[in-house]
Amino acid sequence: MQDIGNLAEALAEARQVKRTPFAWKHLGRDKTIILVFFNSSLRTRLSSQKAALNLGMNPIVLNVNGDSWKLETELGVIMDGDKSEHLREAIPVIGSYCDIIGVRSFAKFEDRDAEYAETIINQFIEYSGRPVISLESATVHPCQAFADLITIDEYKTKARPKVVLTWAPHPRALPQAVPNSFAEWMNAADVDFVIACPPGYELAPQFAGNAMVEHDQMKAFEGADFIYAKNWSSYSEYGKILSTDMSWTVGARQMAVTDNAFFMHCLPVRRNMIVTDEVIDSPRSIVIPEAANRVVSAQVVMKRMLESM
Ligand code: AN0
Ligand code: CP
Repeated sequence: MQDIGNLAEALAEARQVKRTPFAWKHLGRDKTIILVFFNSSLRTRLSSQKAALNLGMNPIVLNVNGDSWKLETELGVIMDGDKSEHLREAIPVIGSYCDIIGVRSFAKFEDRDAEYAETIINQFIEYSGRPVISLESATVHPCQAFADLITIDEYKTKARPKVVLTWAPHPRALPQAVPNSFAEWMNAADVDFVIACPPGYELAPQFAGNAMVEHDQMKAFEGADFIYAKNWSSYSEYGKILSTDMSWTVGARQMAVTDNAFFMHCLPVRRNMIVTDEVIDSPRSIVIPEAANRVVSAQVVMKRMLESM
């Protein structure tokens, strides 16, 4: 978020990119971007490739754990297990084949300090010799949060809308990256921001900032203009599932106390866990345009990188 700078300027640039996506095709001529995925993806993979193509770049995707050797990420280990290659060699090799690198590497919930120090993406920044785009790292998903901000900016009907980030139940432990980034960006944006979650799900203080935290979901939803649902695992009891309370599933009951709020989710979403069919299928659900804006957010970031080369 610090790298994007002034948010009003970034939003103006996003509107321009959305209007004329091919106007900067010359920037990426003879430039290559390699997108490295340690984890699954639908949106990030495709929207990043599309953004690169709109800018005239050649995108190459590498699926670590699928296409390449399994990569060791820890320093100082004896590599006698199933990992054939170390990041220390793989990163500069990848860097030698491209001009920009994108990396997706989720939290594994093994070591909170190491994950919150972003040891994997920081190795890419240090050893690749290339500008690096986060495609969701251990603690943040900035291209998602930027797309979310673009979407809120498009759909808002009030100068300062009320935006609620709500926790919702999920069968598996999920990273805090999406809610961390959403909180970080909403705290910086011109919105009235509230985080609703069960006790024990408070986000790390550097991301929660001064946002109001509400443990009563119905109270948080009152008068809201945007409901942003997401599951995440506990930060304080790192990576743990502390609640599976299905009363937090976003349904018509909660949406009824909002100010006819729009429903948002970064996707992929589990229906009738995070949100009921009724809400996600309603005309107030903007999850598809939100996902479409992932091309715009990625393209603004890549465009700025190309312009500074
Ligand atoms: C991931 C997460 O919660 O971080 C990716 C979301 C963009 N979601 C899942 O693993 C289901
Ligand atoms: N929202 C998002 O990043 O989706 P993917 O995991 O499919 O890329």
